[in-house]
This record gives sequence, C-alpha cells and structure tokens, in this order.
Amino acid sequence: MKSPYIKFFRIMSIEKQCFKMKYILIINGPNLNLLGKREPEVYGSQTFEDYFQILCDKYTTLKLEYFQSNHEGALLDKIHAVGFAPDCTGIVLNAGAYTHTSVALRDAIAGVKTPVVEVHISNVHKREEFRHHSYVSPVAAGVIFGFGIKGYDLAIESFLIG
Ligand code: CA2
Repeated sequence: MKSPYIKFFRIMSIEKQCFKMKYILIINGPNLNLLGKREPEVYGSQTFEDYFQILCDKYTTLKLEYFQSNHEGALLDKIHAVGFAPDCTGIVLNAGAYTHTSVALRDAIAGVKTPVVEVHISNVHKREEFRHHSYVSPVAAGVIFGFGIKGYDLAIESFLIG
C-alpha cells in the first residue's frame, strides 16, 4: 500500500506542474465564426474550431483557450477577465473589423497587464484603405498580418520565445 505521504507529494507535484502550465487565450472578433464557411479565397477554407484543435494537439504543454464573439462589449469583458490573471501568459487577438473602429478595445488592451499579440489572417495593408488603420497595433506587444490562419500559431510561438 502507498504511503499517504507519497500520495500527498505526488498530488502536490501534479498541482505544481499544472500551475506552471502557460495559459494563452485566443480571441476572435466579429464574423470570424464564419471562417471556412464563406470567402475562402480571402480567409481560407478551414473553420477556426478545426484549426484550434490542431493547435491544442500541437501545444499539449500549454493551456489554450478560444473565445469568439460578435459583440464589442463581450470582447472587452473577456480581455478584462483574463487581463489581470497572473497565470495568463498572453492573449492572441484578431479583433476583426473592430480593429479599425474600436477605441474601447484599444483602451481595454492598454489597461490590462497581459500582453496582446494582434493577428490578421489577411494582409490588411494590401486591402481597402479603411483596413490600413488599426486601433490595436499601437498598444499590442506585436502584430502578425497576412500569413493566413497560421498567424495564430506564430503568435503563440512569440509568447514561447519571449
Ligand atoms: O484578416 C483578418 O483577419 C481580418 O481581421 C478579418 C476581418 C476584417 O474585417 C479585418 O479587416 C481583417 C473580417 C472577418 C470576417 O471573416 C469572414 C470569414 C469568412 C466569411 C466572411 C467573413
């Protein structure tokens, strides 16, 4: 029979490992729930849910979470909720069209502690003029544009090398 002390120390060690696991949150903004369903020539043909599973299978030692909303306030609430969590290593944010319109989003990112890496699937600078300005970029830790859906993977990597 195992000593209760050995059992206690094993549980403590597992808890310690869990605590040390890096936690990265991916946030997608408006219309990104349509990925893989329309406009494959711009945004590819994969749904984000399928791609997220690939990321989870690749980064087994990370705690990855995915959140999507079409509502500006819900995106702000999520950033506030995790932005002060000591266990959150970083946020990967594709704010969709709110990137080009939302001062509130910029203020939320500037107001939290957790670093945010901005991702865009398309190269917004090759597209319409109104997509060239980002309220997020000046307060982001880094920006990744135009590498397709694998930009999210590059953003995760950026938190692992930093
Ligand atoms: O390139 C990106 O990742 C964008 O953030 C995507 C946004 C766009 O407003 C930004 O300027 C650039 C749009 C997301 C819409 O996604 C769709 C996906 C499939 C079908 C329709 C929309």
